[in-house]
Amino acid sequence: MRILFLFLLIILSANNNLLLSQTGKSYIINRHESVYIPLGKISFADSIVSFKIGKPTPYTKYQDSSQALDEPNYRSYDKPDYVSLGCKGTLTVAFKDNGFMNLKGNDLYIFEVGPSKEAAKIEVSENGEDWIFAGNISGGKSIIDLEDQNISTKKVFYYVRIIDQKAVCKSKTAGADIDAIGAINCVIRLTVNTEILFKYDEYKLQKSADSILATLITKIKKIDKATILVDGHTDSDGEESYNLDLSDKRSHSVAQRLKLLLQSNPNYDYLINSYGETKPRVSNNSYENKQLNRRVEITILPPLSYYESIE
Ligand SMILES: [Ca+2]
Ligand SMILES: [Ca+2]
Repeated sequence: MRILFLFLLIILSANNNLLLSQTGKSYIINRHESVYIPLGKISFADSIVSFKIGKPTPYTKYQDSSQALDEPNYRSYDKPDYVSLGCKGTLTVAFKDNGFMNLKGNDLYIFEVGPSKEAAKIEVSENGEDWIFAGNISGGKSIIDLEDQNISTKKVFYYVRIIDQKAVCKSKTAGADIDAIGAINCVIRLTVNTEILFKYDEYKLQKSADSILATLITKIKKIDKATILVDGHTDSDGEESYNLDLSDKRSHSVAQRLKLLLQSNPNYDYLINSYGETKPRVSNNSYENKQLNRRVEITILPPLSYYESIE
């Protein structure tokens, strides 16, 4: 009897954990503040592209650039759980299992730590080659809203560059001290050529579509609450209204299949857009370009409840 009771208790608590499990997490910044990262753990920078240490340099123990990756773990100023850039140093990081976008609200949070808040310039890039100024961090403000620089709301960025602005140069931790770089508007984008998903002119998904979608489903399942955005596009061949209708049927087919693969889990919100030929990626002037334009874009982004909460 006692064993049975214990067993029941274990089942109940396991279920409870399932209900309470939340991907979104609040990260403490200081004694008074925290920042909410709606897609949690995956939202942080994943790899170092380059680190050009500034001069004067910080003490050797504060020069480990990998300390800027993954979730923040700063404990105290003495413990090197962060990297100091050195005076005018530059740190470039890449996001591998996620990207980020200019969506509603703040988009990035730079976890700059230590007693002195040091000024730095932030730039972002889609490809690691072309850079866009995204804002400055200084004092207590480590928030970046890409909207402030009128940055496109359609592009997905995968790189951040932090350039120290020489505010504090004479210190054992010279330059900005970076513990983590988090994407508040974290996204996962999959762009699939329609030939892989559908036969010519059809909107019923082919068998081959499932293996592509399965990879994405594995990633989505790691996030317990999200918005799934499906955008359908065609090339410019044929009538505009016909293309609009085709992209509409195709994006609905994809959303339907994703829903099925996710067992109609109510924690995922779906948004479906059909653009037909109106939003080409490249101009429709060659066979190859037209192929690039025939596509379905699936974007996983923070849940609608998050956006309602910041209204
Ligand atoms: Ca990541
Ligand atoms: Ca924004």
